[in-house]
Amino acid sequence: GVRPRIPLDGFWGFRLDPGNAGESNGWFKGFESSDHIYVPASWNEQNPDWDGYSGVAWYLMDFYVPRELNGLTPWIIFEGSGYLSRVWVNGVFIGEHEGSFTLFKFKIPNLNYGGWNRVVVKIDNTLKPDNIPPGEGLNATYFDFYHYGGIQRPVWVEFTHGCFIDDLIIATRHDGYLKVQPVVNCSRPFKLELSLLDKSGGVVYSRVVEGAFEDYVKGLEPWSIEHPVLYTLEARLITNNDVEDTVTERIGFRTFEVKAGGFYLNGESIFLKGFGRHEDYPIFGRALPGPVLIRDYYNMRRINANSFRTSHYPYSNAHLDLADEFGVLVILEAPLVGLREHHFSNRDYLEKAKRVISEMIRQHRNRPSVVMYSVANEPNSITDEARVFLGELMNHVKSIDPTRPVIYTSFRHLDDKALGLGDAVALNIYFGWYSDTGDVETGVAKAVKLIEEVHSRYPDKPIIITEFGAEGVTGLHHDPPVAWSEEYQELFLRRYIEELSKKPYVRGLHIWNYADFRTPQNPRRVILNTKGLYTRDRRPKLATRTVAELFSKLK
Ligand code: ADA
Repeated sequence: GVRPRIPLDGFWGFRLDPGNAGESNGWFKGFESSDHIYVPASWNEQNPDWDGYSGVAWYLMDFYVPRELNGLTPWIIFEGSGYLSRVWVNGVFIGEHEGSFTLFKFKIPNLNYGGWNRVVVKIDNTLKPDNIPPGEGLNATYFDFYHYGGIQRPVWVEFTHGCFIDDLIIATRHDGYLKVQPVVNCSRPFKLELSLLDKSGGVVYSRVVEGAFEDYVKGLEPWSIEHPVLYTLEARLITNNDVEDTVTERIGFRTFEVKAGGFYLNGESIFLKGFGRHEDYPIFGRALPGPVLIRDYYNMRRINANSFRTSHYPYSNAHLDLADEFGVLVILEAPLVGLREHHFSNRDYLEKAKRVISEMIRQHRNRPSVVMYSVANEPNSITDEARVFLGELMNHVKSIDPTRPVIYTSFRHLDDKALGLGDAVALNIYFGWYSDTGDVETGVAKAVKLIEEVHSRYPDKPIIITEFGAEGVTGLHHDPPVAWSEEYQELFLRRYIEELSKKPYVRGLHIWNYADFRTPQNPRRVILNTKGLYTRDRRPKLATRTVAELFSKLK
């Protein structure tokens, strides 16, 4: 009943293919003069020659499969690779996936047992205006973060028996409500034995089912920020008295609601304080190594943050596993950043956007930490067409997962035609940085005026400031505090937090950004966007102590 796994993380063969000639030259069977590369990680900073490369590249790995596994069904699973990934095993094409940030898998029809197998992956991360996110040329993108490429998350081969559990869709509430919808791939009669295990492995609930059910489990501890209690739901698939498959899902019992103009966790009003973030680290690129993730969560705890947004794409399983464990609330954002007029009028693009949202929700919906979705960051939503487009995306989310609130983040503010569509109003605000640069008091006054007006238009909706921030170049000091100095960043964040938190309808403040991150080359950027409260390698800037103190006072 267990699924054997062969991890494919490690050193792979690699070759750039700027002319996109590899496929016609048969590289999917293998290729000569291969370079070395590590998976999972972006390719860019592993070799200075690949740093600015955006285009086609090939990956190759040979792996051994023991003969004992013959008779099972093999799958190759990529947690995230892209942008476009085409996969061959032993020279046979087995599938293609578009998008860098969601898990995908293909059945392997031709595996050699008791011998070697070769997987070849062709990646094309050329930026195109109808990609998600859209782009055009490496340095003229629609978004302000580096366009890394490669196999950036773990890869493995997994084996199932003939019948298997394809998915478990789980919903919980803090009063012990449990709903499970199993998706089982089996043409024979079957039943499912479900057990809920606590941390010590004790069975606190069990049940045998053939399909979906809901129930109340007694005596559970809810999942909360202070006590993020996790349980394991074990599902065993039984056919003819044999256990054919076993899967586990880690869950928590919690309720998150938007009501009465506020955010509520387990029935209690909560203020969301934290960050917009990025997955970005020297050399690793998009793949945050385990120790860095651990450090990030301890830093967030130290600074009294309770939440973050996965700006501007869904993060890795490891990243969000830790949110479940640390009790951090997550706004899970789809990679739809930088949408413009030509996207809103394009039905194919809408369908593609829905697909990526479906994949994102399927992968992360059972996490207690994920409390809200964001369908897009800063769409140019000043037309009726944009309003319809965003409305369709939000309806799509609700049709898949009616249990969670949904937002998008707005930079068009009062000109925004879709502002009231979300469960909360989310604003990205930079007065005092991009306008009134260096004049924080004018900036804050404009921000206050804006949220007063937004509140008067949407009095029932809580407001979350999903971005506000100023650049702070580490070690650049100035008295008086002028733009780009660490002192100005400290002043900017302090004044924004002090003034905006006075408004009772502001129920969330997310600083842009947790850490400095790499951007396209740009006259406004010093390789990095330096709005991080920490440097790219996680050293604190001047503002960290101020933020820790102000966040500790926000309840
Ligand atoms: C935008 C955008 C972010 C960020 C920010 C900035 O608001 O949403 O991606 O980079 O600008 O720093 O300019």
